[in-house]
Amino acid sequence: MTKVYICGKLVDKADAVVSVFDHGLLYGDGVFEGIRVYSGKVFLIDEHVERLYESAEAIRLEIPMTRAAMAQALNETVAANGIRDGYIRLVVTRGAGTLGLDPKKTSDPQVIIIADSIALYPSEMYQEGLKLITASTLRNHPQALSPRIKSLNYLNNILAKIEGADAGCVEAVMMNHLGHVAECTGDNIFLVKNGVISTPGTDAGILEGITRNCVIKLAREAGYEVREKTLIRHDIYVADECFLTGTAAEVIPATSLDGRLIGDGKPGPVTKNLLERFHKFVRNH
Ligand code: PXG
Repeated sequence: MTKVYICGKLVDKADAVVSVFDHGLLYGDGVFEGIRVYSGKVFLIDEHVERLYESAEAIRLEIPMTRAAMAQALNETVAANGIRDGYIRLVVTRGAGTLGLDPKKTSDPQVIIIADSIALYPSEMYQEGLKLITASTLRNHPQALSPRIKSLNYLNNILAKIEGADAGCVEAVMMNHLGHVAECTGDNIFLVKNGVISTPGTDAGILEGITRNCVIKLAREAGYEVREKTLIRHDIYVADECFLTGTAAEVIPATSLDGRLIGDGKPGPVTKNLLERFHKFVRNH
């Protein structure tokens, strides 16, 4: 029986429940993380815990435990479920309150940790590359709700994901309010042109992906030039290669956008090299 961590305890899945008055449910008032477990070890645990606390700080939510206690709770939940290779969903809600927005009227933020198996993209997608479309739904305006906050409000991304699905695509490219490329619905985006790698900077209004940062570091160590810069759709159309990064996807090639082939329409050498380097990093972490 799956054990879920909630309110400081590991309980059976069926007993892991939150109040219908929880503001996480009523208003999407909360933050979360999605984390991989490889060979029984929580991948980049410090980076994920840090991003969770930063997201919480940004929405003025105080997490009722220390970072060290959070890391311990993550490890305990993984161990209790015997997970070797899997996925963790870590959620912190504002807690139960009244039927009004005021977070001061809530109590008991809920810390929930679910450790389970992970649904991966099929292996053909790594061999052939993903087809992408441009979503008409924009990423959040950074001056409204910063996309750097991994909040429980994912509606724009969900709407963009539906647009993708309607077009037969598992991912969709989202633009920011300036019409620049931001990211995909649950993955960051990279381009390769003449051997140089580029990706939108955090000022483009993106989630600063932990896989993104890891891949930038690995690419630089491998001798590639990596630029964080403004990208427009034209840059994708004329790129030699395009790939996405994310906790679930790791590094996955994208080979067309809006029905137009990117490069020669096949996963390119830089993408393949970085996926190999990422796997090697995972094995050694
Ligand atoms: N951008 C967005 C908007 C994301 O939500 C990423 C990029 C990649 O970040 P990481 O840190 O994973 O490299 C994400 C995160 C899921 C799920 O299916 C995954 C994400 C978001 C929401 C749900 O479990 N990816």
